Amino acid sequence: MKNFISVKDVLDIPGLVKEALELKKNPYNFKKLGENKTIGLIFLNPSLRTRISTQKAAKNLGMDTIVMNMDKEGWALETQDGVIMNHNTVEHIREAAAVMGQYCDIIGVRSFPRLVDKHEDYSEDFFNKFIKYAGVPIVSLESATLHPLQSLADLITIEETKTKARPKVVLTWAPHIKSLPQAVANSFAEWMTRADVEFVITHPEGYNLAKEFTGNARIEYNQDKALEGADYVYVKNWSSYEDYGKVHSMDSHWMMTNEKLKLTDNAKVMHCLPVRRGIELADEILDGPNSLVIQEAGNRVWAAQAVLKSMLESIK
Ligand code: AN0
Ligand code: CP
Repeated sequence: MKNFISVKDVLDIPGLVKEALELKKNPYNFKKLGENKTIGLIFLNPSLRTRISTQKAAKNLGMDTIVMNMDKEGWALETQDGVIMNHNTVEHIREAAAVMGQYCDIIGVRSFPRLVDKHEDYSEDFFNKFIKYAGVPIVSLESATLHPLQSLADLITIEETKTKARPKVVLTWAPHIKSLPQAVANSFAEWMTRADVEFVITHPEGYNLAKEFTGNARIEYNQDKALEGADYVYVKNWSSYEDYGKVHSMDSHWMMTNEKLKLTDNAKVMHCLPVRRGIELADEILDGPNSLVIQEAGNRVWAAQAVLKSMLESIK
């Protein structure tokens, strides 16, 4: 695997999930693979899970990690070409990415959308430029539109807990007080539409995700109807894609509760975290027996390790 930006970079999805589950059983079998190799993790936004799980995955493979909090510790980056840099930006992405590429064998990048201009965010300009100028393989730590390491961990979690061959998986929108990216939901849809599951997306009207990611997934605006017989409920807020970046609804009826769980087939509940308790998800679910959120976060290590292993094998 050269870059890991989207599910489309994965040739064999079940194979990658299987690899991750094998690494979970035997984490240190490939300690030599990453010897004398360095991964740089560049954050333009905060992170707990992605930051630590990716470092741990790299360590299990024998790699060294450099973490750069670009938003706080780096020079302000310019991404536009041909501009005269007489304002606030100090360094162009052309140099910054190329220089990082001199120090690292693989680079992980987290860069959220601004949620102001749909075209700007969905063109993934920052990521594409980083890939172009770094000259080394790039792994997404969440881009403007996708979060593939999260979705792989989600699929691993479903795979290791499922009790039916083809479980029903419902992605449900949840309320939030802030305008959040569509990345986690887009990415989950992109992976679930390729997995052996019955996939349904439910959200209030006005929250349709981009068709390029949802494909032919069933969209059901009635949450109760969508939840009927569900085996997994994946809870996530996102801001409007149609009325780009806007928050239309704070409707607390969309929060997942034990009452709503009664509509499901005793569904397991997932969330990428961080989660707002009492807004997106009720405490009773997060603290109850149906929550998979901690196991899911734990699986971020094995997702990252399977991806880094595959990338190391292709640069050897
Ligand atoms: C981010 C998001 O929704 O994309 C990161 C999730 C992994 N969440 C928040 O900003 C709260
Ligand atoms: N789920 C996830 O990516 O969490 P962080 O933002 O803390 O990395």
